Amino acid sequence: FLKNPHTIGITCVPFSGGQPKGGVDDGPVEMIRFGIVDQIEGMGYDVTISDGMDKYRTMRPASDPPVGKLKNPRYVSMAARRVADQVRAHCTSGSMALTLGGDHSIAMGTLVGSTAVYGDDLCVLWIDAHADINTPATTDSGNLHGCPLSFILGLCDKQDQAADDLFGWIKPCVRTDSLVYIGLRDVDSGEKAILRKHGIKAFSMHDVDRYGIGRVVEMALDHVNPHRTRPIHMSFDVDALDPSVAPATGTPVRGGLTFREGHYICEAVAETGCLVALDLVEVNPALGDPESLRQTVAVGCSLVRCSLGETLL
Ligand code: 4U7
Ligand code: MN
Ligand code: MN
Ligand code: MN
Repeated sequence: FLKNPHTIGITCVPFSGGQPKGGVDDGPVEMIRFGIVDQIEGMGYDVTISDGMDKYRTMRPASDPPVGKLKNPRYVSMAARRVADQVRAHCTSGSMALTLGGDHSIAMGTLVGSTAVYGDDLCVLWIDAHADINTPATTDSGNLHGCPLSFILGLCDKQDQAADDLFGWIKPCVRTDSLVYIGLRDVDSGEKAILRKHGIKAFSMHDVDRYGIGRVVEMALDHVNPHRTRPIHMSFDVDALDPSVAPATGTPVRGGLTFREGHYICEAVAETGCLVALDLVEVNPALGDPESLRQTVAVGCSLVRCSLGETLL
C-alpha cells in the first residue's frame, strides 16, 4: 500500500486537552529523547518529522468553556484538525504515518487523516483498556479522550448542535465493521450498549485469557481484514498493557496485556505488511517515579519498533 515503504512520517502531538492530567503532552518529547527517531533510522527507514509541534501547546484558546459535558472542546477540535492535516500529508506522500501522543483524543485527527487517503478500504485496530466510543451524550467524564471513535464512526446525536458546530468537520470515515478492539477491560455501560447496538467486534482481556493472544489477533484480523488486503491503522493506547508493564499512563486498569502480548500484537500486524498508520498514545511521563517513566517510555518505543518489523526474522 505504501508508495514509499521505507519512509516513516512522524507527527508529534504534545497535547493533553482530551483529559485532565498534565504530563501526557510530554509523551512525544520523552520518546524522542529516548531515541525513537535514531532507532527507526537504525532499522533502515528514512524519517521525516512534521514541523511546528510547539503549536499544539500555543493553540490552546484563552477561553474554552464546556459544550454540554465536553471539556476543552475547542482546543481538542483545533488540535485534532491539525493532526489530521499532518497525518494526511504523510499518507499522501506514501510514508507510514506514525503519531506520538498525547492523549487519545488526537485519534480523531489521525483517522481523519489516514482515511482521507485510504478511504473506507482502511481498517482500524484499537488496542486499549477502554473503548473510547462515548458520545457527547453518553460520556460521564466529559473527557474527549474517551470519545474519539464516536465521532469517527458517526455515532454522535445530530441533535447536539453545539457539539456539531465544533466537530462537524469530522465526517464519519470508518464503518463499524471495519473496527476491532483488543485489550478491553474497562468499558462504560453506555459504551457497551453502543458496541452491542452496532455489533462492533471486541476482544476483551477475558478473550485473551480464553484463546490466547495468538488466536485473538488472528480472529481480530480475520474480522476486519480476512484476506490481508486492506490497509491497517493501528491505534495503540499504552494503557492496554498491564500497569506493571506501562505504569506511567493517566487511566491505568489492572489485568492488562503482558509485555509479550502487547509486542505480539505489533509483530503480527507488522507481519501482515498492511500497516499504514500507527498511533502510540497516553504515555504520561509526569505520573509515577523516574523508573516508571523510563519503563513506560521504553515500552512505547519498543512497541513502535516491533510494529515496524524489528523483531521479525
Ligand atoms: B483512554 C472513560 F469513564 N471511559 O470516558 C471516560 F472510564 O484514551 C475513560 O482510553 C476513558 O485512555 C479513557 O472518561 C480514555 C471512563
Ligand atoms: Mn485507555
Ligand atoms: Mn484510549
Ligand atoms: Mn488512558
